[in-house]
Amino acid sequence: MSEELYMRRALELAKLGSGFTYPNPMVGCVVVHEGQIIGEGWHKQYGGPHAEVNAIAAVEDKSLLPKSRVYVTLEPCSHFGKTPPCADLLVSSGVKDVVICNTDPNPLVSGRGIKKLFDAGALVKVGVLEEEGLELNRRFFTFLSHKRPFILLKWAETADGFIAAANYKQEQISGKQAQRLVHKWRSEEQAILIGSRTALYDNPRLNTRLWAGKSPLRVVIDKNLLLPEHLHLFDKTQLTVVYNYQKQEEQENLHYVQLQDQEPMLPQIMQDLHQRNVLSVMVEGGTFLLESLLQANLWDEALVFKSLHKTLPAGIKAPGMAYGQLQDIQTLGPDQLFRYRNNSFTI
Ligand code: AOF
Ligand code: ZN
Repeated sequence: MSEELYMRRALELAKLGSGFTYPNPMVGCVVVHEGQIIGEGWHKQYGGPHAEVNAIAAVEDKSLLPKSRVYVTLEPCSHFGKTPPCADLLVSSGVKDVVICNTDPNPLVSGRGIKKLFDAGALVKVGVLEEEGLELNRRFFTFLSHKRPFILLKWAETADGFIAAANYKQEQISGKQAQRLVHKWRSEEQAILIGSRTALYDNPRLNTRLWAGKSPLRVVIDKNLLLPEHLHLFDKTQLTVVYNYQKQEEQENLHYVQLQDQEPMLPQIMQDLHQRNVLSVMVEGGTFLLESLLQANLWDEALVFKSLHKTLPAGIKAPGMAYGQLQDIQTLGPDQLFRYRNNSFTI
């Protein structure tokens, strides 16, 4: 159906914003006149113009707008945020026919954008390629419906199922392609979370040096503040949040957040990340933290590299994947990437 064709194009455009729009969703927009696309746009970056603004601006002959159909992947906004309401822009541009993929669950919008269009006499159709839209913006929708970030677990294991050597010594398990892909992921997720043992033994930088993109917020759990200050995490080149039981303190690019030691830690962390407007967090180890999140059923997606050849004489067993549904397997040089979705995942 041509309706789906244009919406698919709008979703494709939306995806171009991946890694740049958070904590906003990715949104794309296509203007069609008599079967021809006369304008396209997408939300390119947080704080910048919304998709509809860019698409309308791209239409050369504005007099065609009242006879055009606008396809947009998210309900046009109705609020004055960083930009004026997109629903108003569509109305004032004379647009009378709008097709929407998903409604906007943002309490500032949720239905009000559609109502504005209706009240102005426009034809509005909602739900075209709805599933695809929910999948594309699963981070945004999860954040709003579950009041926590979308949680991705990531680890690499040897062919014989070890995640690290027995002495926790850092072992390069996966190959170059996998490493570069991880850096791409880091540029797409808003935060990276690790446990204190990983911080100490691996001393990761958690940046995106192998990929051109934004570096994420770094998050580490250090209950009793035992980590030494010379670790890369504390170099203040990117903001790092340290969850602990000892102190609350804000230094430049280094925030200590004190948690309640009577309450379970992980939900408190997710709650705090939600308050910081963090849409997604990728957990890069260690085993204990990954296992804890799996056990607490506090995860949405797992990305597991399995080496085809590399083995270890002994080591720490990789987490089991009991409640995940395998979505696909991809080969990357000497590794295979297994993607799982939590069985109980809902948006
Ligand atoms: C749209 N089109 O392209 C996007 C929308 O702070 P602001 O002004 O950028 O508003 C952000 C909110 O607007 C965001 O949370 C979501 O509800 C909506 N995003 N809406 O009509 C767009 N990116
Ligand atoms: Zn808008």
